[in-house]
Amino acid sequence: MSSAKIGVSMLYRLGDSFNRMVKRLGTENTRCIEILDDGAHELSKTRVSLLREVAKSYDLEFTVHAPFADINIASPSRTILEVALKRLEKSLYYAHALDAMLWVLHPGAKTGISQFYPDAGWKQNVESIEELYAKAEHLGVNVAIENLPAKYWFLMSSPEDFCRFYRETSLPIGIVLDVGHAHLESQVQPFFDQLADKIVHIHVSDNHGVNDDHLGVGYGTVDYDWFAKTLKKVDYNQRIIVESCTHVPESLQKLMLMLNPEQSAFDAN
Ligand SMILES: [Mn+2]
Repeated sequence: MSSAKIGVSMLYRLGDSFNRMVKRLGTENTRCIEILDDGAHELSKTRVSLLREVAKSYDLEFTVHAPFADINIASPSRTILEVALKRLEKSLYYAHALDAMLWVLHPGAKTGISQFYPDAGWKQNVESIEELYAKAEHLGVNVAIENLPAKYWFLMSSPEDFCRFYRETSLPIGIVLDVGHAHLESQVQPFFDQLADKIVHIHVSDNHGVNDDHLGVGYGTVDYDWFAKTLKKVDYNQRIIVESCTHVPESLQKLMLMLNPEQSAFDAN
């Protein structure tokens, strides 16, 4: 039996209004909820108070996904970077106010002019993470960085990128392993082989190895049997968040059965 906690990201409800999403939080079949601080669900003081009340009623615990629309922490433009970091700091503050267990951060990405400034983007990515980490530490918020596909120009995609990051900084920052993203580059197994001890949070969804489709678990080509076996092998005991946009309750149920076959979905909470 695995002691990992299985939760769900509100990504799939991003098309709903914030209030509608909040009203349904008690019906997600898990106590473990990831709030996406972006789009229609962008956090505010009032929204944080509302979420805190709902968390009390349903005994929920939150993780917060940092905003990522139009945000690039490796931006070559000082002006744009400052705005992005300000927005991220606001999100960190709300994660703190929500007593969130973790704040999930996307790494920076290359831009259309990166080829002229080799390594400047990587350097800025590391500096921005260091800056945000210091702010998070001050607030007492845990931060971890998610692997994002290189095909979408992101700078931290493979275990090698994360190893380089760890060589260049001394930050004790963990990895959010996004299984769908890693699958696009056949990196799921390499992440577990090389960095299992750094993985502090997991996003799951499925795809066919081509596009980041965020399909339900079992609807693409990710080998979830191997995944479940590996989690048991490495004794993973932290959160696994379903980040599918379709078949969400079914994905949650499948994972619960894979990891705790002798328990019912509700007991597994
Ligand atoms: Mn993800």
